[in-house]
Amino acid sequence: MDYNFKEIEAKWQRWWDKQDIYRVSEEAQGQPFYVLDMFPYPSGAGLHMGHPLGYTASDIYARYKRMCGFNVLHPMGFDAFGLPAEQYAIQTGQPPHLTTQRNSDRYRTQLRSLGFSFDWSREVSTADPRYYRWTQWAFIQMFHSYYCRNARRARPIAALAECFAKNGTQGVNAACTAPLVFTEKEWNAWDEGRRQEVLMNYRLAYLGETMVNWCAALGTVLANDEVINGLSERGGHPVEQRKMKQWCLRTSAYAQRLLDGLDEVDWSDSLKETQRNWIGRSQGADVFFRIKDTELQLQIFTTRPDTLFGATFMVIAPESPVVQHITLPECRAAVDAYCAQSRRRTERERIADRTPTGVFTGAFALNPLNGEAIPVWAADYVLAGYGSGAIMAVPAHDSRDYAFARHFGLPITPVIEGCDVSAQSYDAKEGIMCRSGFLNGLPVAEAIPRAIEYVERQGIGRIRVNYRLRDAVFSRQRYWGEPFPVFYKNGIASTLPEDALPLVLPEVDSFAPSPDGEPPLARARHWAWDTQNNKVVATDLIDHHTVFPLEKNTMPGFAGASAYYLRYMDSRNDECLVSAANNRYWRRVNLYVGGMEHATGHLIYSRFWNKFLCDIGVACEDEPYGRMVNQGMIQGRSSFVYRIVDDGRFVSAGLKDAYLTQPLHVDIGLVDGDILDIERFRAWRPDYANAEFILEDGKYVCGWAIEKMSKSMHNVVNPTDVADLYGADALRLYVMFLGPLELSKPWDAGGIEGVHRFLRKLWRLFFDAQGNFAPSDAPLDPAELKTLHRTIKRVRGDIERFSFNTAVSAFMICVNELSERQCGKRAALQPLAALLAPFAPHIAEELWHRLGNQGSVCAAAYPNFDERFIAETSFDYPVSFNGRVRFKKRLPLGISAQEAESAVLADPACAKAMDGRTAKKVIFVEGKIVNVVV
Ligand code: ANZ
Repeated sequence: MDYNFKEIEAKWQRWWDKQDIYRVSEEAQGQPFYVLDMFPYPSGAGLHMGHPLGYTASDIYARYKRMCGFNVLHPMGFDAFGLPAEQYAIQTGQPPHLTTQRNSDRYRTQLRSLGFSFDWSREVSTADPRYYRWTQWAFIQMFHSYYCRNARRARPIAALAECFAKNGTQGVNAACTAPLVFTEKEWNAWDEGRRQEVLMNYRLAYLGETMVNWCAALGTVLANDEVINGLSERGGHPVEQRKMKQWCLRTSAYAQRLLDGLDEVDWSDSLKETQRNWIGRSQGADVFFRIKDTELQLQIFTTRPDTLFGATFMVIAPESPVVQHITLPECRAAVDAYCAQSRRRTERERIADRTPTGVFTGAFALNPLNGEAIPVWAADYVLAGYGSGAIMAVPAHDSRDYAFARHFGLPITPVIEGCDVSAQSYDAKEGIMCRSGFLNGLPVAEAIPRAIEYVERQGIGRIRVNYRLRDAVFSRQRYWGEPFPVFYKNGIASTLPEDALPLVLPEVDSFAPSPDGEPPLARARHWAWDTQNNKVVATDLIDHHTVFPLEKNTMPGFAGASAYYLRYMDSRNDECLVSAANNRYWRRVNLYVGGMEHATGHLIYSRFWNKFLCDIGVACEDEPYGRMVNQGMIQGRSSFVYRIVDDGRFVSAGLKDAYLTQPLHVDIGLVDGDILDIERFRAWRPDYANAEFILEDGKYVCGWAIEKMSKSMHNVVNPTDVADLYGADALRLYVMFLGPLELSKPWDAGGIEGVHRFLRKLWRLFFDAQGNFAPSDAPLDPAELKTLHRTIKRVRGDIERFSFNTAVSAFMICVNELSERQCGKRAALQPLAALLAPFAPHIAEELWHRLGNQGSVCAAAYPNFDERFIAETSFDYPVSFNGRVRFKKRLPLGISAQEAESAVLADPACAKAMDGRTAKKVIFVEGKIVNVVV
């Protein structure tokens, strides 16, 4: 009988469904174990190959743990808010909730067809009001909290207001946007508006001024990756930096805890390192420089206070308001022009660009240690949002200052003995200080603390730990996101009562920004909050007494993913985000599988979010994810077209160098052998309908690259298409077999045949020559026992190590060995079926049932090995004559020297090697060698 995977897979998927075999309950037996996948964004293109890679790995582990007796939670859901659905809605007018629903349904069907053991009864969708109600709820809690640095945790903002009323800012040590000092008298005299403004400075969810990428033509703020070379990806419109009021989360308050928490989780070193760099802790000092002939103080942050005597100029970020205060009239025109120019550059561009630019303000600062007057410049290599947005430049010991000094002809004064700064700066933090007054003769490592101590004592500076981690900008001028549960009472932000949640997205006539550039929610006819009746009402009713306008921004993509892992623990609970009982039962994710690309986004935000929930008693663990495994990317081959920046035409790849172009991804379905199907391209998107082309030999040739396989790169290969041809089991095994899980690898359909052949070979082991299912009851011989137990041992070890490619090859070796011996014995085949079940559950289930087992193989015990059967029982001894090896002789281990000697001498090969001579002596080294002296 043939291996008919189509029938088998459909049959068992139906049966698993009917038996509800993957449903988990907190009441079940076994120690809880939580395996989580990063949930997908349900894009219009359906699953791509990257999905089954991670999901198969976690599924194998989840199934394995379950077979080892654990009560395994393995849920799935949808990260359903996001830009693509919104863009599609803008283009087609189809409401995003409908397209998202349709895409999610398709994803669910596809995921089921690949045989994953998800408990779908716990499915969540971030765009479902029953879910996002808890995202809004968490936001409200953050709004009403501040971070107390003394207690190292969040506390109610009401408690802070009480402190202010009693003692002003005295004794308060709270994370804030700008340090404030005021007395209780001042606080008590302020009106409600002023007090609210002050509290906003401390809230964990706050309205703050931030720099954004503003695209006037599209009427919206763009994310960094939607901006390419200063132009919008969509449409190629100019993008500029603009200050805007936005909701922010005070993630920076948790920087140290985010850092400390990394020590207690089981993540790869590279992931931890990425997070550490992102958080970017650096210890140094704030130092104050007086501006000559004024009362102004310039505050700088430095990690090298030991180099204070080597500061030869100062640099301020162009956005800093200080620039305006100190610039002399004769320099103003040049300074204004420079500041305007740098506003057009994103921070990323400023960091990447190494050509020095800057302008002299005309002002001088006084070095607090030696009174020397040094010029103050504005330059955009100093960033406004880091440290204090101003530096002392020490060109001898900092490479960027060095480049700047060289470019503008500023002095370079080394303060470390013997270093050569004629061609480059000496940046190493080692050497002996010179030209530095009281620091002279000290090594750098001692000079740093000495300098800090000195400036603290003199009152001209203080020790400071700085983090690069910024607060998260939490507003988007979009439709398809969680609405903020916020209304504005006379300009003051207030939150909705918790029991009024969810605040459901309103209907709008179009998903584009409003004609006057406001976010899409400004189009909603019903988007005002009636505080008397606690409900949403028409905007016409706004009276500023009882009915107020609601917030028009929505939350960003990462909001919904921040606490989803908690919600799965109790996803149908409408009373709270997660009950204390369920939370204490599952505690946290034991194994989290997902892509490394979330290292600085989701994995920072959700850890922050979780720490906050832990502070307010909702989550019982401070760290949400215990062990983390990052699968590599499955790459695809992408195709590009090149749009000419000046006129919007598309130029063929071979001719593109003559123009300034913007490369744009094009769907690989529209390209055949790098040649673009021009008509289908025009039909692909409305903005390409009238596209014009510059052709090469009458054709448009596309460029290509190997990159991440993703919908946004338009290079997706659909896994269910592959599963249709070879089966889900073959696909599962093949994606594991492609190589080590952590490595990225291009998709190559070529090898799946081999895996499919392996499954057929396995299948045949269970059948006799006539095609009857006929495993025998004969006992296994030692060689068969060894094959079986060695395979069990390897596979178990490989699963624990997440080395699935080697596990698959162990299965292949095993099936080859059993096939060679024609071992159709139940005693080997039954454990083999169970062993394979986590990897290829359908064929395993079929064979398991054919073997006469009643329950599911998913609930069977995972096979164990017995070391005794694996232990080697014999050894191939090299037999040498007068030191020359002539042949090998297999002898049982543990044999005596005498037995070995007679066995060797009795071998016909021995007679040949002796060639008529007689053995004088036989030397036997157990487990190593036999040497015959003739
Ligand atoms: C003087 C100095 C001398 C510095 C020296 C370095 C080497 P990390 O480690 O990243 O925290 N800096 C401070 N604020 C800055 C800003 N807003 N934009 C750009 N650069 C800024 O780096 C801290 C160092 O980066 C600080 O120490 C400062 O330059 C610079 F031999 O001060 B240093």
